[in-house]
Amino acid sequence: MKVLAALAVAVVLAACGGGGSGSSAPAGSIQVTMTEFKFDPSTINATHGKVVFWLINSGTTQHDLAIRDSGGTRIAVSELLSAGDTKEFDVNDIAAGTYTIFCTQQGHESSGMKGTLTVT
Ligand SMILES: [Cu+2]
Repeated sequence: MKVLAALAVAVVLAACGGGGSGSSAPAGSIQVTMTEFKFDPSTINATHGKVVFWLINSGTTQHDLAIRDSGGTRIAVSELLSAGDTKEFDVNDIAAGTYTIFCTQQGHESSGMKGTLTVT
């Protein structure tokens, strides 16, 4: 429910014509806000197949969102977002399972910039 509420806010904000690059949250996307040093939400649920994230860097430094499986293999990583950036991050064909999301920038994960992605 938290994700849906965040998504609704994103749609409203987009409708107001804010955000650069003429971009707006794609339908069905999962919005994740990045700051120092956390993802909000840090616990995400998704359905297997294609997953679309809508990343918002509300922090003051660069962040990205990477996904690794339970075996420690990195399966996807987003583009690097500068402070204030918003980007779509598509992950094609993710299988059901439990994954860790984390920021690849030096020291960020160990500072708490990580979370759990559960795909069913
Ligand atoms: Cu980071």
